[in-house]
Amino acid sequence: MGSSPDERVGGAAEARVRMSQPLLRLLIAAVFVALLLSPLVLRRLSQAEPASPSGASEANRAAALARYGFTLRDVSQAAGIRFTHEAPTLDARLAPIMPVVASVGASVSIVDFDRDGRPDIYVTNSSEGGENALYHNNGDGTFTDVAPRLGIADVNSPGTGVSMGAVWGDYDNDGYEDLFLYKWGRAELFHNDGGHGFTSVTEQAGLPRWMNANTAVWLDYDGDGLLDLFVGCYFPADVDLWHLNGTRILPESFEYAQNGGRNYLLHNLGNGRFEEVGRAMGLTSTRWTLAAASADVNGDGYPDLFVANDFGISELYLNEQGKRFREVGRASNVGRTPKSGMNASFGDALNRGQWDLFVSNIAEPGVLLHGNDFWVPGTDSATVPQFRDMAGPAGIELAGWSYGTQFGDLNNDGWLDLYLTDGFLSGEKRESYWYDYSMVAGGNGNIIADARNWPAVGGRSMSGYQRDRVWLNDGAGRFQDVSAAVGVKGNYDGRAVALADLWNRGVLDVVVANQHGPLQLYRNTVVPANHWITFELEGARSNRSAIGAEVRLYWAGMEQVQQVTGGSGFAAENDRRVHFGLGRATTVERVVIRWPSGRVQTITTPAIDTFHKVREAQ
Ligand SMILES: [Ca+2]
Ligand SMILES: [Ca+2]
Ligand SMILES: [Ca+2]
Ligand SMILES: [Ca+2]
Repeated sequence: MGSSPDERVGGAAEARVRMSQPLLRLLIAAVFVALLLSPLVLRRLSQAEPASPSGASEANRAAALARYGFTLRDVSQAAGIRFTHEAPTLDARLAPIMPVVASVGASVSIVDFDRDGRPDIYVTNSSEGGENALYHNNGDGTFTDVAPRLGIADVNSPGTGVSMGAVWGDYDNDGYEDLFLYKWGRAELFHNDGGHGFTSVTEQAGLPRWMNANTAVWLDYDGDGLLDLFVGCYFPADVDLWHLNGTRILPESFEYAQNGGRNYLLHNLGNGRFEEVGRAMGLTSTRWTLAAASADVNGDGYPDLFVANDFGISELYLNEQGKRFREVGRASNVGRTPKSGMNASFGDALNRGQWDLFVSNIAEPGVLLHGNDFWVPGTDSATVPQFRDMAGPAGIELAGWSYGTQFGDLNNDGWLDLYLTDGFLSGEKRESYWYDYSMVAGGNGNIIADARNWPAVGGRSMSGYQRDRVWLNDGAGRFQDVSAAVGVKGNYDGRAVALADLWNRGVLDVVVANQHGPLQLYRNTVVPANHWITFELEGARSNRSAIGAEVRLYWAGMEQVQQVTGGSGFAAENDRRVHFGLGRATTVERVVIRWPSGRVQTITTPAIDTFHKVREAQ
């Protein structure tokens, strides 16, 4: 085994592709017989990861600050945030495997909904009748849930489905961020009425009546200054998970399933209405989509789209001048190996001025190694960008059952770090569902797709009790997990993470949404020696949210590109403002903003350690 973990996983996946089904089943059976005979492996299966220290002592904290440049402190309680996500309860016929099917819905989105200059936090609940929360940032360290008063709490009433996530974007360019709430059920669009309340405009907008959606991204794909909306779905739209017609609702394969929900592209017509153009624009696949993200990967000025799918290959859609999307997953390499994609985030992690891409997957030692993907594009100017998976060499390939992940410079040293949530199902610590799950995986499509064939989960765990990873970028292409040292606590089943400068201090704080678990708010402390600069963009000719704007910073002989996004990672949206760490550098040479309209604006020697509000010229 002299190969790197990267090559090992890739090789195994390639081999699986070539294998015939009977041989595959035989091999899986053999692997599990071997597992059963191995007390060592069994012990490993049944043991959860060791718990992280209940709280680093102040001495340890000071040491971590000196060594890594930052520490995180869970301040949820002090901030007045007491939110526990409730998982969905679906049709009774799914009861035996409910914990596995109803395993998503915890999400977190950052928005300054009232334009008071302080980022607020919106989180979803996923039980019928459960309430979502909008935590207004009081600016003094505390937050107040204003969702009930403003009309966006009671959004999970029986018969309408339950929340899976939310993205904010100013679809009518009135200066206030509006809310698109996606559900397993009836998605809702809420107009933000000047920060004082919300009005459902779902009917007028003409949204599809029922989607089993797990991701949405605002983007202006045709560059007309009006934000459009991509929505990615998991189950097909004709499945009502509370009133099933039958139990054949699950993926037909663990590797090549194409019986999932279709995806949507909702074109903003500018009169409050949206037109569904997905199929006409080339979005025709029916894989099991869990996450999506947008960036202009080929630099032609039009935002492209990456779609991460569970039970299959990922997709990359190049936007051909707003007229059509061309799928180039295979040609670009990101859509070659079937895995279980559950996150999509873009970031310039290597300071090359290009978009790298992080996709989470599943790794369970001894059972399944769908390693994470860290896709890095080549430097040549091929018409289709050529990505290479560098997760192995970067040390970020294996992180358990990985979910939402974000890029952000957590210690302001000038290099983007990664915060990754993980853990699938934390039940009985010594009982694992993995063996039964894998036996189902070895069956044929008819067996897999029918929920009746899945053994009951009972109270068992499956890749449970895993600690979030905080991967610090060393600036030389490798990442180090410092999560325990910097103060990350708890082994919850993490789903979504969002980064935001919650107290306008020039540092990125962290908010984590856990499935069937508490919302965690980490306040970041960064060494003052590291400098920063932040840009808050407002479009004029472009969409007012400036979603899709690229901000390219040149300093200390380096270049880093960031962008304003309308959704990133699994079920999450970060602070709309663009934050750069600068390390010890005390000057920035210039910043080049490419607005979605195509206009390019250069600001030379902008002041550091401050926020810059930049409005696009008319
Ligand atoms: Ca606010
Ligand atoms: Ca608006
Ligand atoms: Ca548009
Ligand atoms: Ca960093």
